[in-house]
Amino acid sequence: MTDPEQAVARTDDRLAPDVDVLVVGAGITGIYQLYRALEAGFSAQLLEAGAGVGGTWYWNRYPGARFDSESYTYAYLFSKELFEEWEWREHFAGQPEIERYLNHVVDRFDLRRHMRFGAAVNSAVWDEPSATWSVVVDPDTVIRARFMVAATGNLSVPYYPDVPGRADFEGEQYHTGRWPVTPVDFAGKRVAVVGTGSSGVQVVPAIAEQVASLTVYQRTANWCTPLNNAPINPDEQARLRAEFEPICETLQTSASGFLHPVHDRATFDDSEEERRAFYERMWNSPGFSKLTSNYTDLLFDPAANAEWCEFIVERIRGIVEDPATAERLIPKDHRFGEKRPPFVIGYYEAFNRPNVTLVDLKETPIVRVTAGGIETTDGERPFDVLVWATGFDYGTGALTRMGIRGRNGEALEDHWADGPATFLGILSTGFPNLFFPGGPHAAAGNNPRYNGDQVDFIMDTLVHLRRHGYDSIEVEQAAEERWTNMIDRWAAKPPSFGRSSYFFGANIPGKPRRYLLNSGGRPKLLSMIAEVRDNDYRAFRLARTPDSTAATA
Ligand code: N01
Repeated sequence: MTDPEQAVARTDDRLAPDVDVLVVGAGITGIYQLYRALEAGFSAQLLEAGAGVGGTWYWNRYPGARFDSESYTYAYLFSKELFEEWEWREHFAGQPEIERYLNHVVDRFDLRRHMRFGAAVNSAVWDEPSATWSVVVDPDTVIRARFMVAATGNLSVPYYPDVPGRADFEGEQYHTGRWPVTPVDFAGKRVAVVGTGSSGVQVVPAIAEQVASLTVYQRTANWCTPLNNAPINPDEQARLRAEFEPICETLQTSASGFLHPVHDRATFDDSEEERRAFYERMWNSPGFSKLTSNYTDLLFDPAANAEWCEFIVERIRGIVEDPATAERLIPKDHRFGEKRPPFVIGYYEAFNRPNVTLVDLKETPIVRVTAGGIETTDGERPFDVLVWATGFDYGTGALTRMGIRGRNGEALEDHWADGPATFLGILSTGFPNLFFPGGPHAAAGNNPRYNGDQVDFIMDTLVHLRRHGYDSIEVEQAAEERWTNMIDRWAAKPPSFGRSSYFFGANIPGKPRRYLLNSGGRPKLLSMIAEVRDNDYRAFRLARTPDSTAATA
């Protein structure tokens, strides 16, 4: 085994790897991957472009950023002691608490000495004779790794819309996905927020009180429902600790990766009165349970969906005092669940403040950004600060920008020119020894749960290779095609996220319209993983490379 501390310094061209497992990205998945690789006795190193731990929870430190999965369901489950000793303050933790937790995990398990920050990967080339990846971190540092695990995340490349004049703006401008570590001072400033996805609707109420004026530029209204956050009281803390095993059991086996109980009734099984009472309970329920615990036909029966939407419409009209603003905030072009629904704290209420204005870009589109503000078709508004809450190049964005070159020098971005082709959302043909948990074709509910499934599979696979003396693994094309075809086929069936959503890459001009999540869901991922194991890894070509030194742990 190699000493990972020496790995970074070595730039020689020897065929033996500097490190067995090179992890890219210090987000939730990358940290877990590093922990598991070290635990299994591999040498491992983690590279992170940012200056600290957290991945998406490092970069998205905008005001109002918080979980909308329950904190304890998003947290790690690999250590009972960790679960018991970390007391989440809120059911849905805010970004500062999340960042503190992740730093605690890194230090508690002594992972930081295996991490290198400010280390963006700009080239990763497969070297056939040695069966290693040559990974260039900066012009002078090449790391030769037996296996590379790109835990680079789905939501890590911010998208700035191509609005004329954006560079001409003379005030401050920020993207929610690249928020500065030094807090932004909004006090008394004229602020614009562009975008009303999950990020935009979190920022708006969080800064509305501080700013002189806040103008929200909305292109598409979203079905926002309350997050219903609360502090975790001492009784709940005790119950969480006492119920670690059943919580794990539920989270590790449920399709969604949440604790929410699944409802057993369809909408029209209930009377009108019962339905209203049920919708009331849903409205007051925590976070995603409006999707996961709602009527069983919510996403399948248009009449069922319409009735729940009508309930939300009533609520919007009841909260927002200005009827014209309320109408603009009501989605017209998609049903609940066809886009990823945001869960909010005081979003609709913010529009009752005299300093908050909504601009509907369908009525008055943006013409340009000027030196002093934003011009729409009805004129220019002056601003001191622009906040771009305009999303990400989802799924493939980070992986196709890393300079990944596989067998015969093939570029990953070329292999995926028509959209991603993967097996299990973990590997791709022509790119041996490269794994990308949490990337395209992965998402299937509560992120850390299925990303964790993927990391667990990667670790079982690496241990299998080591046990049998193999040093390279590549997925057979037939297996990649089977998984990718399943993703595309199932994505076409209802309930499907809308084709206009970023889940199909539709928010990025020129990006192929292919489904980027796991449409088969977590059960499909787990059943395919079981099948691979039962078939003794026959979905893969496993090889010994005579010139190289296999991982020797
Ligand atoms: O990004 P988005 P996000 N002119 O793509 C608008 C996760 N997340 O960062 O809908 C004007 O959803 C765009 O308009 P439209 C979560 O998975 C979780 O908000 O394309 N507007 C839309 O309103 C989420 O789904 C949390 O018409 C433009 C917005 O920008 C994912 O991250 C919190 C525009 C982009 O919305 C992404 O959310 C935050 C243009 N040219 C995020 N281009 C939690 O709570 C785009 N828009 C855990």
